[in-house]
Amino acid sequence: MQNKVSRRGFGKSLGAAAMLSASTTAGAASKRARAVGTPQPNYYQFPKNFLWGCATAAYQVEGAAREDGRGPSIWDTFSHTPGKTFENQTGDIADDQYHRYKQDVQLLKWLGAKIYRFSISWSRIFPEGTGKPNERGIEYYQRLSDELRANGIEPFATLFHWDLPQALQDRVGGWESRDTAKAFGEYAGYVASKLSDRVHHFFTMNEFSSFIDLGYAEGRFAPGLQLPPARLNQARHNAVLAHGLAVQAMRANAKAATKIGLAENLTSAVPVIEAEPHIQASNKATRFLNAQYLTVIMEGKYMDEYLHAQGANAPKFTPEDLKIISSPLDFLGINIYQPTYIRAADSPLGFVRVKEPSSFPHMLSNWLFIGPEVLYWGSRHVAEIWNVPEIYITENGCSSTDDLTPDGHVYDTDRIMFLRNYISKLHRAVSEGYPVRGYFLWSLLDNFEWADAYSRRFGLYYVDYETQKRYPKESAYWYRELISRNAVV
Ligand code: PNW
Repeated sequence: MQNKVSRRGFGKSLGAAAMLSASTTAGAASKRARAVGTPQPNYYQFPKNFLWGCATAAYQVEGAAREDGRGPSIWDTFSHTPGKTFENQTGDIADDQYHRYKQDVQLLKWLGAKIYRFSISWSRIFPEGTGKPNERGIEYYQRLSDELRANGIEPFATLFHWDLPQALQDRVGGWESRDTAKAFGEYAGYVASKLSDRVHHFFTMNEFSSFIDLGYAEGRFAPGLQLPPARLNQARHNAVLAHGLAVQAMRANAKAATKIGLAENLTSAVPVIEAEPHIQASNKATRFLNAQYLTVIMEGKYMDEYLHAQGANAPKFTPEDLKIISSPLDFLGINIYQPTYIRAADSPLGFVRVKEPSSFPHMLSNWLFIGPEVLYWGSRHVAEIWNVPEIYITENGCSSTDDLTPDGHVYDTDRIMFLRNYISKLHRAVSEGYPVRGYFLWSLLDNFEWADAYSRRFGLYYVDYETQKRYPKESAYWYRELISRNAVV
């Protein structure tokens, strides 16, 4: 048996040797010849001004849920409702970043991060959703931003990462009401007036589909509703309207140099084979599958195909709404995790979605299918379809079991594998000239993963929730090396 195997191997290597000598002879004649194994200086090297950083969100990391005048949000209510989150865990304490932000800024600094994306808790600023602002709330974000800047890290702030003030849910039905959109505009204008002297980049919303579809249709996220289609589409419309009102209010209240965008987890279409007509099909799919959010924001018009498909359930809106929704942006943030495979089809829409076979690999979170090329296609699609001048990858990362060894280390080679492959495809996008300016890894540290609560870890730093001690995982050392070399390692 062993003999057989080695003989087969022997034959193979003979063949390879013959090929090698043939190509060496040909190569010697060519000026382009180079020795096997010569490192290529530009291999996976990023442009000099490319920005590397990390992202988090208020309810997932801050804790201090009842401090300094913060009002409750729908996530406080939801996580305190039995049966809604893993083991009924809540964000009451989370990573306690509200008290430990100085330490966390040092964690960023150690990595060499140049940018940090955090979100602002609306109910810290307006405990009742509207009305009188709570100064102690905004002061926290001023302190955090100052601390980041003092350490050479540029703050990027998200205004809404799902923690709607409970008061607005109770009073007007949250995103079911235009009043919530108006209230969001007022909140955004206020934040811009208080923070734009030190924060120069803002995102209005994070992931429309997550807080609307998971919160108001599936009920897996706060506020846990399952609305019928017409009411759901109206909630979607109110959310994009809120984004537009916020852009306008911020333009009116922020310092002149302020840049405004949003962070959207668009459905990222990937052609199943990189060839026409699948590439064309994935372009069409990108517009259609994002019709209710990103497409209307970028194009100022709901696609006819979308309105037609929704029929009597289509949202009600005015031409003025569409103008507000499509207020010009300075950049676009895209959160990229799993691919959506698309193939060309002889159908009215011109594409079909190819569902993952049950053997398709995913990370610990079972929705997180592994498709590194989605980072390339996401960037290319938004640049080509909507002419976006500046793109940030506002989230990318993965969960892992992250077993802590007795000596306090986590060898998360699965996360490193994931990131290395994804960022290599980002490199392809950048080297083909798509205008990606920076990358925020999700996440700086383990945190409250929504309905999965503390059962899913996404951090570069392991958090011991008993002691609040942070441990750099192997991936933190890896990311630090990547940042210092500005290249995939
Ligand atoms: C994003 N899915 O959420 C969020 O912006 C983060 O707050 C979150 O922690 C991170 O990704 C990791 O999950 C998502 O079910 C939540 O497809 C769920 C899904 C996608 C993104």
